[in-house]
Amino acid sequence: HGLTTALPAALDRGEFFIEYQPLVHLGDGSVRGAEALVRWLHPQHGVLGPDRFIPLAEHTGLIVPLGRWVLEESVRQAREWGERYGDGTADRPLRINVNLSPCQLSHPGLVQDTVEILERTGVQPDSLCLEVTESALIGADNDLLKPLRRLAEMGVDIALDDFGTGYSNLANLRRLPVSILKLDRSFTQSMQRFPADPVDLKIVEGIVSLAHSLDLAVTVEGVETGAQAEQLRILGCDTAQGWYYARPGPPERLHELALVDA
Ligand code: G
Ligand code: G
Ligand code: MN
Ligand code: NA
Repeated sequence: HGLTTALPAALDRGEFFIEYQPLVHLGDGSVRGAEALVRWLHPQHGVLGPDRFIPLAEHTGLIVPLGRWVLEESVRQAREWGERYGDGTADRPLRINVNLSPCQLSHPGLVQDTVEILERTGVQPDSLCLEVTESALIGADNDLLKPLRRLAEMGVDIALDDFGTGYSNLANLRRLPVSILKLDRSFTQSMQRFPADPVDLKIVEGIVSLAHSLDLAVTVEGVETGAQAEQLRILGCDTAQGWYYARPGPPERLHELALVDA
Protein backbone atom coordinates (compact mmCIF):
# COMPACT_ATOMS: atom_id res chain seq x y z
CA HIS A 1 0.00 0.00 0.00
CA GLY A 2 1.44 3.36 -1.09
CA LEU A 3 0.14 5.30 1.89
CA THR A 4 1.62 2.81 4.35
CA THR A 5 5.13 3.09 2.98
CA ALA A 6 4.86 6.89 2.85
CA LEU A 7 3.97 7.23 6.55
CA PRO A 8 7.44 7.37 8.16
CA ALA A 9 8.72 10.04 5.77
CA ALA A 10 5.49 11.98 6.23
CA LEU A 11 6.13 12.11 9.98
CA ASP A 12 9.73 13.25 9.37
CA ARG A 13 8.61 15.93 6.93
CA GLY A 14 5.93 17.28 9.26
CA GLU A 15 2.97 16.47 7.00
CA PHE A 16 0.67 15.73 9.95
CA PHE A 17 -1.34 18.45 11.64
CA ILE A 18 -3.99 18.60 14.31
CA GLU A 19 -7.49 20.02 14.32
CA TYR A 20 -9.29 20.72 17.59
CA GLN A 21 -12.96 20.26 18.32
CA PRO A 22 -14.33 22.08 21.39
CA LEU A 23 -15.79 20.30 24.39
CA VAL A 24 -18.66 22.33 25.80
CA HIS A 25 -20.24 22.25 29.26
CA LEU A 26 -23.93 21.42 28.73
CA GLY A 27 -25.00 23.33 31.82
CA ASP A 28 -23.68 26.76 30.85
CA GLY A 29 -22.44 26.37 27.27
CA SER A 30 -18.86 27.32 28.12
CA VAL A 31 -15.92 25.81 26.24
CA ARG A 32 -13.98 23.59 28.61
CA GLY A 33 -11.43 22.09 26.29
CA ALA A 34 -10.96 20.33 22.97
CA GLU A 35 -10.30 16.96 21.41
CA ALA A 36 -7.19 16.72 19.24
CA LEU A 37 -7.89 15.06 15.86
CA VAL A 38 -4.94 14.31 13.62
CA ARG A 39 -4.89 14.84 9.84
CA TRP A 40 -2.34 14.19 7.12
CA LEU A 41 -1.67 16.85 4.50
CA HIS A 42 -0.58 14.45 1.78
CA PRO A 43 1.40 16.12 -1.04
CA GLN A 44 -0.69 14.35 -3.75
CA HIS A 45 -3.98 13.42 -2.10
CA GLY A 46 -4.58 16.53 -0.02
CA VAL A 47 -5.95 16.32 3.52
CA LEU A 48 -6.55 12.75 4.68
CA GLY A 49 -8.62 11.99 7.78
CA PRO A 50 -7.48 9.60 10.51
CA ASP A 51 -9.72 6.81 9.19
CA ARG A 52 -7.48 6.71 6.10
CA PHE A 53 -4.14 6.31 7.87
CA ILE A 54 -4.49 5.46 11.59
CA PRO A 55 -5.25 1.77 10.82
CA LEU A 56 -2.14 1.66 8.58
CA ALA A 57 -0.02 3.32 11.25
CA GLU A 58 -1.31 0.82 13.80
CA HIS A 59 -0.47 -2.04 11.49
CA THR A 60 3.14 -0.93 11.00
CA GLY A 61 3.78 0.35 14.52
CA LEU A 62 4.27 3.91 13.31
CA ILE A 63 1.33 4.83 15.53
CA VAL A 64 3.73 4.89 18.51
CA PRO A 65 5.91 7.80 17.27
CA LEU A 66 2.93 9.41 15.52
CA GLY A 67 0.81 9.19 18.68
CA ARG A 68 3.69 10.59 20.73
CA TRP A 69 3.91 13.52 18.32
CA VAL A 70 0.14 14.13 18.56
CA LEU A 71 0.35 14.07 22.35
CA GLU A 72 3.31 16.45 22.50
CA GLU A 73 1.90 18.86 19.93
CA SER A 74 -1.57 19.04 21.46
CA VAL A 75 -0.31 19.38 25.04
CA ARG A 76 2.00 22.15 23.81
CA GLN A 77 -1.04 23.76 22.21
CA ALA A 78 -3.00 23.48 25.47
CA ARG A 79 -0.12 25.23 27.21
CA GLU A 80 -0.28 28.04 24.65
CA TRP A 81 -4.04 28.44 25.16
CA GLY A 82 -3.37 28.66 28.89
CA GLU A 83 -0.79 31.40 28.41
CA ARG A 84 -2.95 33.44 26.06
CA TYR A 85 -5.88 33.29 28.44
CA GLY A 86 -4.01 34.94 31.26
CA ASP A 87 -5.35 35.24 34.78
CA GLY A 88 -9.06 35.22 33.99
CA THR A 89 -9.21 31.50 33.45
CA ALA A 90 -6.32 30.33 35.59
CA ASP A 91 -8.89 28.54 37.74
CA ARG A 92 -10.37 26.84 34.71
CA PRO A 93 -7.66 25.96 32.20
CA LEU A 94 -8.73 24.49 28.88
CA ARG A 95 -8.41 20.74 28.90
CA ILE A 96 -6.97 18.73 26.05
CA ASN A 97 -8.31 15.32 24.99
CA VAL A 98 -5.97 13.04 23.05
CA ASN A 99 -6.87 9.69 21.49
CA LEU A 100 -4.70 6.69 22.32
CA SER A 101 -4.60 3.65 20.08
CA PRO A 102 -4.40 0.17 21.66
CA CYS A 103 -0.80 -0.16 20.38
CA GLN A 104 0.22 2.89 22.39
CA LEU A 105 -1.39 1.37 25.47
CA SER A 106 0.76 -1.73 25.26
CA HIS A 107 3.91 0.24 24.42
CA PRO A 108 6.20 0.35 27.50
CA GLY A 109 7.15 4.01 27.02
CA LEU A 110 3.65 5.44 27.42
CA VAL A 111 3.80 6.59 31.04
CA GLN A 112 7.32 8.01 30.79
CA ASP A 113 6.61 9.79 27.50
CA THR A 114 3.48 11.36 28.98
CA VAL A 115 5.25 12.46 32.17
CA GLU A 116 8.08 14.00 30.13
CA ILE A 117 5.70 15.86 27.84
CA LEU A 118 3.75 17.26 30.80
CA GLU A 119 6.98 18.30 32.53
CA ARG A 120 8.45 19.89 29.41
CA THR A 121 5.31 21.91 28.72
CA GLY A 122 4.38 22.67 32.33
CA VAL A 123 0.82 21.48 31.74
CA GLN A 124 -0.91 20.01 34.80
CA PRO A 125 -1.84 16.32 34.52
CA ASP A 126 -5.49 17.13 35.28
CA SER A 127 -5.63 19.27 32.14
CA LEU A 128 -5.00 16.16 30.04
CA CYS A 129 -7.55 13.52 29.14
CA LEU A 130 -6.53 10.38 27.27
CA GLU A 131 -9.31 8.74 25.26
CA VAL A 132 -9.24 4.97 24.93
CA THR A 133 -11.96 3.09 23.08
CA GLU A 134 -14.24 0.71 24.87
CA SER A 135 -13.18 -2.05 22.48
CA ALA A 136 -9.49 -1.55 23.36
CA LEU A 137 -10.26 -2.20 27.02
CA ILE A 138 -12.67 -5.10 26.66
CA GLY A 139 -11.00 -8.04 28.28
CA ALA A 140 -7.96 -5.92 29.16
CA ASP A 141 -5.75 -7.70 31.69
CA ASN A 142 -3.88 -6.03 34.52
CA ASP A 143 -0.71 -5.54 32.50
CA LEU A 144 -2.62 -3.45 29.99
CA LEU A 145 -4.42 -1.48 32.69
CA LYS A 146 -1.33 -0.78 34.79
CA PRO A 147 -0.03 2.18 32.73
CA LEU A 148 -3.53 3.68 32.65
CA ARG A 149 -3.75 3.31 36.43
CA ARG A 150 -0.40 5.05 36.85
CA LEU A 151 -1.56 7.93 34.67
CA ALA A 152 -4.89 8.15 36.48
CA GLU A 153 -3.08 8.26 39.84
CA MET A 154 -1.04 11.19 38.55
CA GLY A 155 -4.29 13.02 37.83
CA VAL A 156 -4.63 12.39 34.10
CA ASP A 157 -8.24 11.71 33.15
CA ILE A 158 -8.97 8.58 31.17
CA ALA A 159 -12.09 8.61 29.00
CA LEU A 160 -13.79 5.54 27.61
CA ASP A 161 -14.39 6.57 23.98
CA ASP A 162 -17.22 5.31 21.74
CA PHE A 163 -18.95 4.00 24.85
CA GLY A 164 -21.97 1.85 24.18
CA THR A 165 -20.77 0.36 20.91
CA GLY A 166 -18.88 -2.57 22.41
CA TYR A 167 -20.30 -5.27 24.55
CA SER A 168 -18.61 -4.36 27.78
CA ASN A 169 -20.05 -5.62 30.97
CA LEU A 170 -21.23 -2.52 32.80
CA ALA A 171 -20.04 -3.93 36.11
CA ASN A 172 -16.61 -4.09 34.50
CA LEU A 173 -16.45 -0.31 34.54
CA ARG A 174 -15.53 -0.38 38.22
CA ARG A 175 -12.32 -2.19 37.38
CA LEU A 176 -11.19 0.36 34.81
CA PRO A 177 -9.27 3.50 35.81
CA VAL A 178 -11.62 5.73 33.81
CA SER A 179 -13.26 8.94 34.98
CA ILE A 180 -15.23 9.88 31.86
CA LEU A 181 -17.61 8.00 29.59
CA LYS A 182 -17.80 9.30 26.05
CA LEU A 183 -21.17 8.24 24.79
CA ASP A 184 -21.04 7.12 21.19
CA ARG A 185 -22.46 9.31 18.44
CA SER A 186 -25.13 6.72 17.65
CA PHE A 187 -26.97 7.63 20.88
CA THR A 188 -26.93 11.31 19.97
CA GLN A 189 -28.21 10.50 16.49
CA SER A 190 -31.26 8.81 17.93
CA MET A 191 -32.10 12.13 19.69
CA GLN A 192 -32.29 13.73 16.24
CA ARG A 193 -35.79 12.48 15.66
CA PHE A 194 -38.54 14.27 17.50
CA PRO A 195 -40.00 12.84 19.57
CA ALA A 196 -36.94 10.68 20.22
CA ASP A 197 -37.42 6.95 20.64
CA PRO A 198 -38.47 6.57 24.30
CA VAL A 199 -36.40 3.41 24.64
CA ASP A 200 -33.28 5.27 23.50
CA LEU A 201 -34.03 8.00 26.03
CA LYS A 202 -34.32 5.40 28.77
CA ILE A 203 -31.03 3.82 27.74
CA VAL A 204 -29.17 7.13 27.85
CA GLU A 205 -30.84 8.01 31.14
CA GLY A 206 -29.75 4.67 32.56
CA ILE A 207 -26.16 5.04 31.36
CA VAL A 208 -25.93 8.55 32.80
CA SER A 209 -27.29 7.48 36.15
CA LEU A 210 -24.97 4.47 36.32
CA ALA A 211 -22.00 6.64 35.30
CA HIS A 212 -22.76 9.27 37.91
CA SER A 213 -23.23 6.67 40.62
CA LEU A 214 -19.71 5.42 39.75
CA ASP A 215 -18.41 9.02 39.86
CA LEU A 216 -17.88 9.16 36.12
CA ALA A 217 -18.67 12.22 34.03
CA VAL A 218 -20.54 11.76 30.76
CA THR A 219 -19.49 13.43 27.52
CA VAL A 220 -21.66 13.11 24.42
CA GLU A 221 -20.33 13.31 20.90
CA GLY A 222 -21.96 14.12 17.58
CA VAL A 223 -24.31 16.85 18.83
CA GLU A 224 -25.59 18.52 15.66
CA THR A 225 -28.65 20.51 16.83
CA GLY A 226 -29.73 22.65 19.76
CA ALA A 227 -32.64 20.27 20.37
CA GLN A 228 -30.24 17.36 20.84
CA ALA A 229 -28.09 19.41 23.19
CA GLU A 230 -31.14 20.33 25.27
CA GLN A 231 -32.40 16.74 25.38
CA LEU A 232 -28.97 15.46 26.44
CA ARG A 233 -28.66 18.18 29.07
CA ILE A 234 -32.03 17.19 30.51
CA LEU A 235 -30.91 13.55 30.55
CA GLY A 236 -28.01 14.63 32.78
CA CYS A 237 -25.05 14.52 30.38
CA ASP A 238 -22.20 16.78 31.49
CA THR A 239 -20.21 17.77 28.40
CA ALA A 240 -20.90 17.79 24.67
CA GLN A 241 -19.02 17.89 21.41
CA GLY A 242 -20.31 18.20 17.87
CA TRP A 243 -20.98 20.29 14.80
CA TYR A 244 -23.69 22.26 16.62
CA TYR A 245 -20.88 23.91 18.59
CA ALA A 246 -18.04 23.67 16.11
CA ARG A 247 -16.43 21.40 13.56
CA PRO A 248 -12.85 20.38 14.19
CA GLY A 249 -10.66 23.35 13.26
CA PRO A 250 -7.29 25.05 13.68
CA PRO A 251 -6.12 25.99 17.19
CA GLU A 252 -6.88 29.70 16.69
CA ARG A 253 -10.57 28.84 16.29
CA LEU A 254 -10.72 27.36 19.77
CA HIS A 255 -9.16 30.44 21.23
CA GLU A 256 -11.85 32.59 19.61
CA LEU A 257 -14.67 30.27 20.71
CA ALA A 258 -13.42 30.05 24.27
CA LEU A 259 -12.86 33.79 24.58
CA VAL A 260 -16.43 34.54 23.54
CA ASP A 261 -17.77 33.13 26.78
CA ALA A 262 -14.71 33.73 28.97
O1 G B 1 -11.06 13.29 12.72
P1 G B 1 -12.31 12.50 12.70
O2 G B 1 -13.29 13.41 13.29
O3 G B 1 -12.65 12.00 11.36
O4 G B 1 -11.97 11.25 13.65
C1 G B 1 -12.10 9.91 13.25
C2 G B 1 -11.53 8.96 14.25
O5 G B 1 -10.11 9.05 14.28
C3 G B 1 -12.02 9.22 15.65
O6 G B 1 -12.58 8.01 16.11
C4 G B 1 -10.79 9.49 16.46
O7 G B 1 -10.87 8.81 17.71
C5 G B 1 -9.66 8.94 15.60
N1 G B 1 -8.45 9.76 15.81
C6 G B 1 -8.32 11.07 15.55
N2 G B 1 -7.09 11.51 15.91
C7 G B 1 -6.45 10.44 16.44
C8 G B 1 -5.15 10.24 17.02
O8 G B 1 -4.33 11.15 17.17
N3 G B 1 -4.84 8.97 17.43
C9 G B 1 -5.72 7.95 17.32
N4 G B 1 -5.33 6.74 17.75
N5 G B 1 -6.96 8.09 16.80
C10 G B 1 -7.32 9.32 16.37
O1 G C 1 -12.81 10.01 18.63
P1 G C 1 -13.95 10.00 17.69
O2 G C 1 -14.10 8.84 16.83
O3 G C 1 -15.22 10.17 18.42
O4 G C 1 -13.79 11.30 16.79
C1 G C 1 -14.82 12.13 16.48
C2 G C 1 -15.26 11.93 15.05
O5 G C 1 -16.60 12.37 14.89
C3 G C 1 -14.48 12.73 14.06
O6 G C 1 -14.48 12.03 12.86
C4 G C 1 -15.30 14.00 13.91
O7 G C 1 -15.04 14.72 12.72
C5 G C 1 -16.69 13.41 13.93
N1 G C 1 -17.67 14.36 14.41
C6 G C 1 -17.49 15.33 15.33
N2 G C 1 -18.63 15.99 15.57
C7 G C 1 -19.58 15.41 14.79
C8 G C 1 -20.97 15.66 14.62
O8 G C 1 -21.59 16.53 15.23
N3 G C 1 -21.63 14.86 13.74
C9 G C 1 -21.01 13.86 13.05
N4 G C 1 -21.74 13.14 12.20
N5 G C 1 -19.69 13.61 13.20
C10 G C 1 -18.98 14.37 14.06
MN1 MN D 1 -12.18 10.28 20.55
NA1 NA E 1 -15.75 8.42 19.50
